[in-house]
This record gives sequence, structure tokens and C-alpha cells, in this order.
Amino acid sequence: MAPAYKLIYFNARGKAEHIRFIFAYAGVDYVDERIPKEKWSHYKSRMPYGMVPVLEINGKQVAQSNAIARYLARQYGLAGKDEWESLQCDVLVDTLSDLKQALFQYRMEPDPLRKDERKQTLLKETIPFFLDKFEKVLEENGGFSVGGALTWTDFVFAVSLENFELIFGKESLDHYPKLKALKDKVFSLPRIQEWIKKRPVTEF
Ligand SMILES: N[C@@H](CCC(=O)N[C@@H](CS)C(=O)NCC(=O)O)C(=O)O
Repeated sequence: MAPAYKLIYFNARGKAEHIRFIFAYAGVDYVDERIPKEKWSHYKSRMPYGMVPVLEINGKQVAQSNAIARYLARQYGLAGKDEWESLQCDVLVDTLSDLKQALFQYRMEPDPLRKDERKQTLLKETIPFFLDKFEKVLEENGGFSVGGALTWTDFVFAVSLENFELIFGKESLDHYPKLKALKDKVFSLPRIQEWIKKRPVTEF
């Protein structure tokens, strides 16, 4: 019997959406619990490390978005065909996290001058540095991120690129046709499309 899953997060895509993509793709039922912001203090003390996402598996709580995603990906054949590919998945997810961290710092920057400086550095240096490398990885892997086949890493790319286009505009991926194609490929998977149609609309 499939375990009873409950995914606890805010009403946002954020650090939970790639997990929701795995569930959607694998056709696995789960409770998608979205904590209202005003109830967070009540929940926080009940979370293993005071943060979300948290996945409950038959009532047992586990934290850390990527540990959860990796665990589920292994259950549902989305973690590469061997340990080497599984390692490549992790390397790309962690590298993408480095870029996302820089984007997050830019989005959260309160000082307008500093924010503009951050934006220029991102656009001229950080983004091309990472995206050029990712583009090459996709070229070497037949349009996927690892091993020429779909993995959870492709979901992490797809949800991150959705946000990237929201921040920098649709044309921002024009120089990165392989990344754009990967995002489109993931978003056109029938079960992902079903999820997109029914998921709550949120800013990020
Ligand atoms: N490394 C953790 C970070 C989790 C995290 O930063 N969660 C944020 C939401 S995106 C959170 O719970 N913030 C509320 C708080 O810290 O009180 C993961 O990837 O799951």
C-alpha cells in the first residue's frame, strides 16, 4: 500500500513546487497542506527544524526540500539510472541553488541603489556564468539535465526557470534555447499540465 503523504508548506510554489511536480508526475495522492501565514507561529514549533517544507510519511515528519525530493525521486524512478547519475542530479540541483541564492538576495535587497548593482552583476556575470554551463550540460544530455532521460533535476530546472522568466521577462531565456526547451518539455508533460491547471495561483 502506498504511504500516506502530507506535504506541509505555505501557499506558494517556493521550495515545495518541485516536490509537487514529482507527486503529480508519479500520479501519487498526497495532502497539499498550505499554512496560512497568520498560523505559522503555531506550526513553526511543531516542525522538525522550524521550517517548511516538511513531508509527513505515514505521520512521520521529514524536513529539507531537496532531501524530500531526492527520496521521492528514488521511489518513482526519477533519480537517474545509477549512483553516478544520481550524483549528477544532486550536483546540478545544488549548483542551481547557488544561482537561486543570488537571485533571492537581489529580490530581497531593500536599498534601490544596491538592488540595481546586484541586478547588473547578475545580468552581466552571475546568470551568464551559470546558464551557459547549464545550457552545455543539456546539450550533452540530449535536452535533459542528466542521462538523456527525465529526472527530478529537470523538475527543479523547470520550476526555477518559470520564476526566472517571471523576474526577468519571457525573453530572458532567448539566449538559452535548451533551457527554454527543457522548461517547455516539463510543463507539457500531461500530468504536469493537469497539475498546473488545478494548482492554486501564487506569486512565487
Ligand atoms: N533548507 C531548507 C530551507 C527551508 C526554508 O528556508 N523554508 C522557509 C520557507 S521557503 C521557512 O520555513 N521560513 C519560515 C521560517 O523560517 O520561520 C529547505 O530547503 O527545505
